[in-house]
Amino acid sequence: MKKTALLLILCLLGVSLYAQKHPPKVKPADPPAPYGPVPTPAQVEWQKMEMNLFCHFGPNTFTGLEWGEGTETEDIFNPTALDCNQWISVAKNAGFQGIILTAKHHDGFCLWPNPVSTHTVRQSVWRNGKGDVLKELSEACKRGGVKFGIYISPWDRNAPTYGTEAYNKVLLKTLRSAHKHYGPIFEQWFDGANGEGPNGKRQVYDWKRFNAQTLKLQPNAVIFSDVGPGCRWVGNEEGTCGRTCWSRLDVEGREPGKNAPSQDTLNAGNYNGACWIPAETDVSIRPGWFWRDSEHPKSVRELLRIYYNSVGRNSLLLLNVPPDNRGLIPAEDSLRLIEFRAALDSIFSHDLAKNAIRICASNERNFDNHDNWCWPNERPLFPPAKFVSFWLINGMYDQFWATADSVTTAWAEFQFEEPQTFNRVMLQEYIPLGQRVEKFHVEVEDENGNWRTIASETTIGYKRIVLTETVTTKKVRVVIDQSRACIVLNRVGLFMDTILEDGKDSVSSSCH
Ligand code: FUL
Repeated sequence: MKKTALLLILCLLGVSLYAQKHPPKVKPADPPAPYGPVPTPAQVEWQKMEMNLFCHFGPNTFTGLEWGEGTETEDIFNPTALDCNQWISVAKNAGFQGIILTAKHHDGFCLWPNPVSTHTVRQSVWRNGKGDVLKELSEACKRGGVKFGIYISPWDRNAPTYGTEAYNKVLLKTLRSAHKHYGPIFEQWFDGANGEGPNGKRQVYDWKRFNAQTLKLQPNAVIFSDVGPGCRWVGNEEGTCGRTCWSRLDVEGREPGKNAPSQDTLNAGNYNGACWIPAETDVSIRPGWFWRDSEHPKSVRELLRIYYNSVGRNSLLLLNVPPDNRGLIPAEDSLRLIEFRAALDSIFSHDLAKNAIRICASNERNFDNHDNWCWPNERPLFPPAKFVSFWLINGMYDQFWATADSVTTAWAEFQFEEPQTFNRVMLQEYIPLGQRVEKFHVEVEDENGNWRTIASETTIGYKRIVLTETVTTKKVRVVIDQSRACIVLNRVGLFMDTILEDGKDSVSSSCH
């Protein structure tokens, strides 16, 4: 009798140990179906770049104008020490992955010998008309492993045909000449400015053909404009994406410029937008887009704020750092960028979420009778399972946590042995399957076991960084309150920012 009881106790103990060590039964599960419009592979790669450099350079660098008249003599363009390798080393040291150059701004001056223009480097004294900035920069990009993009202004204050149908052909040839000789081009940038031509008329642009030809010659180019098709303007030049930011946009009947969606719409996207057109936040490190001796770069704190308001809000940051009249990025700007990089590294190279000893979730798509199972944060993961919350802190980009198809409200919890102190929470949705989350909050547990909400937000998208007060806790929960389809997240990170240590997610007038 005694023996039987002992056996029973041992069995029960064994079962309970087994239950703790072994997760609920794994059932084979397919990955979630894509939801809504999804990005192209080129758009996913583009979004992963996160920060690119913008270079405004041309006659305005020498005249101090923001919008050149188009009547400037070509000889005005005469940089004394142009060195595109220096631009690339600045970009790389600061962690920028791509660079976009104003190959032609509104004044029409071309930084390469464009055969259909007489207002180019070829007509200037610079290097006796033999210079070619596009060639130098595209080659420096290849050497340095930095991606190359170009800004070609459709508005042209120099082209004699501007304002007539003939100009569309000139622009097509201009684009062809740049796209054929200086690729690969990762992004083609079309601004929306459209002033009057010499005949007093505004140009009616043939956007369909501009885009089609661009994609024919550069199939992986992401085309920027107010309405994409690759990515969209964020609606302001202050560096602020909407606090709610959908990567979806309705563009039916819309065009860049006057006929673009409202700036508020560009800032937040369209909830039910039919196309995947993510936001790009373009902003200058200096007050103007072009270099001027009298102007100076923004502080590290301002740059950090811009980073949180762009990259941290589901947008790519395109930071303009204009070369000076020597053709070099000034020392004060390059130093500022290195300080900015150091600040980002000091914050984001220590992901405290990785210190978790357990990761739990209220639902994981491939488990029956889930019952809030926790994964020990150890390697290797047993059994090798897909779609589990473990990947939120240990995964590669393509490994993610996903809930069952019917589950659109769920939480993931991170438990620590030692209290962790942080004030930034990073979340990422796995965007190849669409953008889903529309409401979430973050909770922490205090010493008395009470849960407290430290942030409530709306969208996540590719990346969301939530600014919170500084908290110290042993348990953190990310609660997805509302998702438009099952939840698919591939990352949760916790970070401490001691540089911009305020808990407020800054709100601009155009935010939602
Ligand atoms: C605008 C232009 O008018 C500005 O000069 C600048 O190039 C900015 C990035 O885009 O549309």
